[in-house]
Amino acid sequence: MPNSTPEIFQAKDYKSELKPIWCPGCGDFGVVQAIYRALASVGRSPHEIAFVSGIGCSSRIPGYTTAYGFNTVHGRALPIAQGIKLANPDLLVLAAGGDGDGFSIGGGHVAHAIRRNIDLTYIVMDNQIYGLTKGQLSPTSPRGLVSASSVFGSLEDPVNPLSYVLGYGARFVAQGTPADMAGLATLIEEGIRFPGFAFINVQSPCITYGQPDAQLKAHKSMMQSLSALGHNSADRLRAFELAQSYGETLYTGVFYRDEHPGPTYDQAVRERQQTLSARAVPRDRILDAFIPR
Ligand SMILES: Cc1ncc(C[n+]2csc(CCOP(=O)(O)OP(=O)(O)O)c2C)c(N)n1
Ligand code: SF4
Repeated sequence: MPNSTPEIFQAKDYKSELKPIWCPGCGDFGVVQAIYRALASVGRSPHEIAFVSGIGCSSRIPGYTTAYGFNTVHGRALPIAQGIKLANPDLLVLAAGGDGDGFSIGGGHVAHAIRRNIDLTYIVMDNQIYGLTKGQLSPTSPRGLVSASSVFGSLEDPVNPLSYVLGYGARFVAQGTPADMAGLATLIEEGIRFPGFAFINVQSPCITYGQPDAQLKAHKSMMQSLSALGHNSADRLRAFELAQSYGETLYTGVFYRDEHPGPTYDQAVRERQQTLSARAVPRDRILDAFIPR
């Protein structure tokens, strides 16, 4: 038998030659670094990874990796990522985008990916603003925010992404910040290794249009580790309670991890296909099912 030594990958192996065009100081630089590290720890070859995003500054992220990337349509990362996972369940599938991409135009898709428990990792770079289109209100913008589209201050309460996904039954929910790069890389790795849909909210500051108190320097003094707090990530109700502090306390770590997540949608679909292919109808007889008897 040939001697097949498994290939060892390093963070640099996931870095593409494209130079990011994010503003200097954008939090997304730290997020992509954390992704390189997480992928190196997981150790899958770049050609076995599909990285799907929507539209926005943050959605440029797949292009900065050596994975197969698809920068899709605004808000549509999740449907496309799910389709890819169903077509080829052996791929490691990552989806990513901004808070606008995920919780306004794409908000409807989040619930369905969660309830299917499809095995992919969804990373939202939450900067509480629309960055690419130059600073309009986003669904996670705080009430009162003065922005390009709310010159007298926003009159709306923000969406809380953490309780949103917990409410729909997400089985893995975490939050991180590039201010703690090592911690963020570990969370992304845990999300990838989780057998099912994993959601990671990353507080990733927009240095150009974001609030001064939401920048990396501020994160360093604000963040509180859930594990240092003694949080038991199997306790879903406590996770809900802690999630209520979104916008006030920057908790980092795993809010909730289902210890018995059950079958994933991609596994269930594959099993169904196998069962049905055993009683497959020849192609030229498929329409016979519609002949009235
Ligand atoms: C269907 C559609 N509607 C609107 C837009 C314009 N648009 C592009 S990105 C974006 C929002 C970007 O904000 P976010 O998703 O939070 O990402 P960020 O740029 O902050 O990383 C909008 C409204 C678009 N490209 N397509
Ligand atoms: S506009 Fe904001 S989100 Fe976009 S690249 Fe610049 S700092 Fe990052």
